[in-house]
Amino acid sequence: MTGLDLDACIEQLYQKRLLAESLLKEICEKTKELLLKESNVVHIKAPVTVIGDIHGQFYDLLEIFKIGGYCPHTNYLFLGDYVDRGLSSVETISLLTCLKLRYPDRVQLVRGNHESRAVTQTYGFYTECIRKYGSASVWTYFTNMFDFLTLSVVIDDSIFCVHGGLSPSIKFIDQIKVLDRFREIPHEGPMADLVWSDPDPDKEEFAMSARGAGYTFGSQVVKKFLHINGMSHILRAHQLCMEGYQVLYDDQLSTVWSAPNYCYRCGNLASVLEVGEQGQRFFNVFDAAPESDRLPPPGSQLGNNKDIVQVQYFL
Ligand SMILES: [Mn+2]
Repeated sequence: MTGLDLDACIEQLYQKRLLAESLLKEICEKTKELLLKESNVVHIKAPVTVIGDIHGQFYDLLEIFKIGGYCPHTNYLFLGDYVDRGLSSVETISLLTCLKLRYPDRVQLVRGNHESRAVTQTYGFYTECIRKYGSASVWTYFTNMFDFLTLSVVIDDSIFCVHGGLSPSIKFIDQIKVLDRFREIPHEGPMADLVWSDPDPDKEEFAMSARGAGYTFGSQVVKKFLHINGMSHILRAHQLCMEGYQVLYDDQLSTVWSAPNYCYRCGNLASVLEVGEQGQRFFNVFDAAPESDRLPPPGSQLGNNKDIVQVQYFL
């Protein structure tokens, strides 16, 4: 066996050409070994460019690198939901995994609620793997690897980053560090809350979520969490923002959304968030890549219109 040529894999994926199944097996195994060593709370330093949901919109991911810079010249923090919904989940997660393996200290991948066996069987990634590789093997390699992804990142000891949001079971960030994260995302409990919860600007405390998993959390929850943990800001993804981002609670929480024209029909903008060395935050807003304007083929996994109307609240 010769060594794995990651640069060649990355070059091939930038051209949107699929990697061989045997290569993906090796890449996922090596990535699991790498992720195993990461804490449930990874500490990093600015400058870093933070990316929200991508959902298999591969051409828009290429646009992100055009706007934000290529690895390893720009440090990236991806906040999860790499797969499902879009047409190119396989290419998207293949490229991000190769970049993580090639530049482990410059690329951080956080787990989203879609990095799960259960969710990907319903929302497209499983079907796409079967269609592109003829079996579920590639889906198995990636979903086994998803169990190793970290749950959160802290930038410069002051910005707490997570896919969804806060949990009534987590008062101190140190409580995240002792969770057993190497498993499928559970239906409830602190690990589920971190990937499923959403802020509710009209509330003060925790409340039930209409998603059926996680909670909504209000201004007092955010204020207390930041104070107790000595943090200044919460940064998360998980919710479609028509302007590409949303800032809440007197600048204490931001949502970054990086899938423009979500599902190729929502008409929304997207953004990447550049966090500077002094902690300054700048949202770089962008529109869909020209290639993404193509409509999906009829009968694809994207769902019906009713599904899309509910997207803002349910996925
Ligand atoms: Mn999500």
